[in-house]
Amino acid sequence: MNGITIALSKGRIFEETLPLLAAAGIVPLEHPESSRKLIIGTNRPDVRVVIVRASDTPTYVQYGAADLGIAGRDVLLEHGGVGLYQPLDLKIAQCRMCVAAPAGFDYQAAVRRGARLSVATKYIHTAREHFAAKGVHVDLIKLYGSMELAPLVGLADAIVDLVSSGSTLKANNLVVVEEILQISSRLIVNQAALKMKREALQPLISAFAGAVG
Ligand code: PRT
Ligand code: MG
Repeated sequence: MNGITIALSKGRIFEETLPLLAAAGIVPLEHPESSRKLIIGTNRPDVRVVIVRASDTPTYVQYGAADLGIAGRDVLLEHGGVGLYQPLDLKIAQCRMCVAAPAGFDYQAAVRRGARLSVATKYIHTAREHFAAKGVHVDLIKLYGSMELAPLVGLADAIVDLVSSGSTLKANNLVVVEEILQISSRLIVNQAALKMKREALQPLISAFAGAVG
């Protein structure tokens, strides 16, 4: 494909990317919530958007199926970033990655006495590094979503998950016991595409940079 392919996930990343695309003069012709199309054209005949699962965005860009994409730092840390150039923090889709536990569980005391904790998460890699750096002994349990349920039904003592408003934790009687990382989304670019298509990609990257401020 000679033009530019941009990989985006629907939901918050698509919504918060629209103003950045607009700053680059790009307007998608359809909305992924109302259209079932996975390839969406734009007002520019040489630019298209492909709709992917958030955790798949780095993979599409790594293999060059998309020239660029937008992915959360959480997703990039799990992916590893191989083959990706990450020129910009777009400061969108912000949240915190946290350890959370039931309100009645004394996490700090358990850590102090060296207890072995079971922790459920989608973010195995980041969680492993965090607990290893703190010297906390953990058994990690991989889940693909709804981590909040795990401590409520005895699957785990704690979870590692993303928190923005905090209302999901609150609704499930969980509290943040440790903050791991501040998360925002980054622009990712295929390294080979950046060389081969620099003339087409550079103005877009610059427009994004200008829009972030
Ligand atoms: O939804 P799906 O399973 O397809 O994939 P996904 O959850 O990875 O995608 P999506 O679109 O929900 O999130 C894309 C990116 O947005 C993530 O990779 C993060 O970088 C970023 N982001 C920002 C968030 C949140 N805020 C967030 N609050 N991603 C998820 N959440 C979830 C969180 O996991 C928890 O279940 O929202 C819930 C907590 O929200 P509050 O407001 O109740 O605290
Ligand atoms: Mg989600």
